[in-house]
Parts: sequence; C-alpha cells; structure tokens
Amino acid sequence: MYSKIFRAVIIGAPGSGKGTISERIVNTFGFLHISSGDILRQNIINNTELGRKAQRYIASGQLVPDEIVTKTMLGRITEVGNKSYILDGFPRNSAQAEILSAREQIDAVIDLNIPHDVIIERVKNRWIHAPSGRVYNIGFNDPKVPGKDDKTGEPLTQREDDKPEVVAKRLELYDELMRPVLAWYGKRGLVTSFKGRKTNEIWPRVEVFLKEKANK
Ligand code: G5P
Ligand code: MG
Repeated sequence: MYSKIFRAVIIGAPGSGKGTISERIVNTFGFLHISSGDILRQNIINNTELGRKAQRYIASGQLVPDEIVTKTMLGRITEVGNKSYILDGFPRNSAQAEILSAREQIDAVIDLNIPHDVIIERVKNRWIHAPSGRVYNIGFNDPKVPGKDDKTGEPLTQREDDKPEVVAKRLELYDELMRPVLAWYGKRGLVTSFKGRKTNEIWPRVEVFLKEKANK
C-alpha cells in the first residue's frame, strides 16, 4: 500500500473528534489506532491493576500519572512493531512528548482545532461501547439500534468523565498542558492544524493531507 511506515500523532481537545477521525484513518489508510484513553478504559472494565490505578484520575478529569501511561503506551508501540500507526491521547504533556521522541520518529502531528462551545454540546450526546472503544453520537453517528453497539449488540454507556463539570476541567487542563506540546512539535515543523466545527468538513482535508504525506 504505502512505501514506508508512517507514524502520526493526533492532537485535539476532549471531544474534538480524535477518535472519530482516527477511525476514518484506520478504514482508509489501514493505520493502527493506538488510543491511550481506550486502553485505559479497557483496563478499567477488566479490573486490571492498571485500570484500578487509573480509574479515579480519569473520573475526575485529571491525567493519569506519566510513568503509568508512558510505560503502557511504549509497550503497546513495541507490540505493534513495524506498522503505520496513529497515536491518539498520547503524548499528553511535554514530559510524555520528550519520552516518545527519544523512542520514535513521528512523521506528522494532526491538530484538531474545534471551538469549545461545539465540544460541550457534542459530549452530552456521546455514547460508547467501552470494550471496543467504538463511539456514537445521538444525531451525528447514531447506533443502528438505540442504546446498542452495532457490532456486538451490547449496551452502550456514557463516560463518567463526560459529566459537564468534568468536561470543563478536562478542557482547561488540555489548554494548559498541550500548548507547550504543540509549540514543541511546531518548532520541528510537524504540526498541521485543521480548524472547523464539523468532522465531515475536516475529514476530507485530513484525508488529502495524509495521501500526500504518507505517499512521499
Ligand atoms: P481520552 O480518552 O484521550 P480525550 O479527553 O482526549 O479523552 P475524547 O473525549 O476521547 O478525548 P475525542 O476522541 O477527541 O474525545 O472525540 P470523539 O470521541 O471522536 O468525538 C466526541 C463525540 O462527538 C463523539 O460522540 C462523536 O461521535 C461526536 N462527533 C464527532 N464529530 C462530530 C460532528 O461533526 N458533529 C457532531 N454532532 N458530533 C460529532 O482521555 C480520557 C482520560 O484518560 C486519561 C486522562 O485521565 C483523560 O482525561 N488519559 C491520560 N492520562 C495521562 N496521560 C495520557 N497520555 C492519557 N491519555 C488518556
Ligand atoms: Mg477519544
């Protein structure tokens, strides 16, 4: 398909559409989607040691401690081996970005720039199938059967951290911690920003961008 391994990072505020755009990248380009949030939520469901450690941080909108997340994500990247991937939710601050850069050469950073008022409306309608990470949204991406996952028929749930007061906290933390990360990647000429209010308008631009980049 593509001549070389392509490693991308997708960055954007909570609810900006990182998971949604990543799913389209997986379907179109065959990259693997490595989402820190999905991995942590799966661990919570499976009641693993990692899940038990992460749970209270996630529920309150705080970051899970760096050493836990970094170990988990670098472990997953190693398992993936020599395949193109898109990293979603990691790195989440400058310390994580530095550790990642010591290990992996990142080819592109996709920055989703969505106004906060749009995000606050979206997450109210978000429903997920936590075991797989599949995400739905009432009125945008409805499940075929209300309240049920399309593939497994299992019940959908809402995320504990999608409560309005936790979303506000996550948005605040995002702005504070990700500004330096974006600046860091920006200095290295890696950032391409996509601004808009709708995924269906942003996705075609991301697709064109990746077609050009990944084919080089
Ligand atoms: P996560 O899981 O990384 P966030 O906060 O970065 O969580 P989130 O909430 O998963 O990001 P997203 O993936 O950017 O958002 O957005 P999405 O799910 O695709 O879209 C949001 C909703 O809008 C969905 O319902 C979707 O269907 C809908 N939607 C999309 N586009 C449109 C549109 O155009 N129109 C409409 N109407 N709807 C649309 O992190 C969670 C927690 O895990 C921990 C932290 O505690 C974090 O808070 N964590 C880490 N901690 C430390 N270090 C790390 N690296 C960590 N990573 C995760
Ligand atoms: Mg997500």
